[in-house]
Amino acid sequence: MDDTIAAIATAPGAGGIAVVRISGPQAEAIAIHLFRMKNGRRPVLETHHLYYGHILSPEGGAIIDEVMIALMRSPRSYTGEDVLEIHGHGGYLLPQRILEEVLKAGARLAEPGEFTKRAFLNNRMDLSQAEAVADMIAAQTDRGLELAQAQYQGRLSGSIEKLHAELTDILALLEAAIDFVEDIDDLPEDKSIPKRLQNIIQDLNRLAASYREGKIFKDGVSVVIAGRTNVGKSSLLNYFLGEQRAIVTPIPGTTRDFIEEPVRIHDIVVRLTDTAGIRKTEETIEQAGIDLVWQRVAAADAVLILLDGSEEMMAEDREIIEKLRGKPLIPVVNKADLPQTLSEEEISRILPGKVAIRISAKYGNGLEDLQEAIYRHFCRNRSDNHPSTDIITHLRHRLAIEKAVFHLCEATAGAVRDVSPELTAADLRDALDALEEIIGKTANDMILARIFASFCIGK
Ligand SMILES: Nc1nc2c(ncn2[C@@H]2O[C@H](COP(=O)(O)OP(=O)(O)OP(=O)(O)O)[C@@H](O)[C@H]2O)c(=O)[nH]1
Ligand SMILES: [Mg+2]
Repeated sequence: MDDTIAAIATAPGAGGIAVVRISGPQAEAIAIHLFRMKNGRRPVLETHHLYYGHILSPEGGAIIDEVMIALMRSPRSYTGEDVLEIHGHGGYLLPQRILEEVLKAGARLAEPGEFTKRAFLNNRMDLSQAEAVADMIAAQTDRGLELAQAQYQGRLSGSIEKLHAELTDILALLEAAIDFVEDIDDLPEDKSIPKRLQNIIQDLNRLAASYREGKIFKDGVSVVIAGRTNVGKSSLLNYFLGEQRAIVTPIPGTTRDFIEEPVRIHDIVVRLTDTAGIRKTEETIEQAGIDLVWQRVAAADAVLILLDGSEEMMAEDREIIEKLRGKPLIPVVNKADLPQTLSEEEISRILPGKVAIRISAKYGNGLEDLQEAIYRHFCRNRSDNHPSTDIITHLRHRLAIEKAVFHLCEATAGAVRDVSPELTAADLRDALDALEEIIGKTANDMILARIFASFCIGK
């Protein structure tokens, strides 16, 4: 970490301004090397002040861009190191030109997430907070953003640290018992240890269970529209999007490739996929499209099985439903604007316990009910009734919590069976290690590399 890193921190392309960010010991020297005030002088930089001037090419002195710069001296900066920000005009080339000069002046191009990684390594934030930085950037719904912000502000770290402190306390008691074995029965708290461990396990289990919902809010869900040809799959996708995204015709077999588009239902992002109509076909292209349907279905979180209400249930419908057994299914009956032939009984005979939602993808009837059904399929309650932000959104956190629970269960079983306190203490130490993984106290380089690799450059 003794080198200086640089990257364009703003999104590439046309834009009002672009920011080149530099972090490390050479940040100030780079500013003095490249930046000149309006009057042509070198700046005398005070920390956390903005200076107006130009970035000049050191060879020849040509103006590269008109900029504002700010130096934020260590430790009061994002990374904890000296940070220089150069705010120039946005665009395709200008920020790149500034970055090139910065690199020539001695910085090296930052890796994805390297600024945040340095912030973590310099104790500006813990690992769960660093992960939340990427989540805030990626968030696409209010709820996703709310969860990311809560985690960034240390909500999860706080919960974990509280449990960690309680465990450390119990461990201290045990260790005292180990040190003065003959007094063990005199320790009044000792009898309360199993109960206290139980409480911690309960809290951890609740957190681990929240991942199911947290993942949905953070990553969204994928829902595939499947059915035989001509039932209105593409019309349904178009209605959801409010545009003619997919080709709709009365000719069966219109859609070939699948089309995936994100739609927002309340506070979750649903990646909705329109697929080729499933039927027996001799045609190579159509068959390739149908093969893709089954691939998409396999990876989907749920499938909307679309039926045509104006026609009888067909053998094809039945075959498709049979092949979908075991997948989370939401039955939908389309063309409700036409006289209906397909009865509820027929649907519940083949899909016992399911109530189909009747819609008209052409005119929009019933679409709100369908949205609610999709939402309820994934989240039992609307978030207004459920304002808790004690929800985890990362698999890594869930796995660490489960590991901690495993060791705590071992410890509880040991405490009940009166095994030697040394063994129980070892289990507690393993549980503490697992909790520390979440906030990054015990994370190794490989884990860090994997986490930060998913960040964007410049963050
Ligand atoms: N009356 C009525 N017609 C509809 C409705 N939804 C779709 N259609 C018509 O049904 C025909 C097929 O619609 P598509 O959306 O192309 O059907 P699809 O399931 O995507 O068909 P393939 O891509 O061939 O599998 C078109 O003529 C649509 O206008 C509806 O709700 N009511
Ligand atoms: Mg279609």
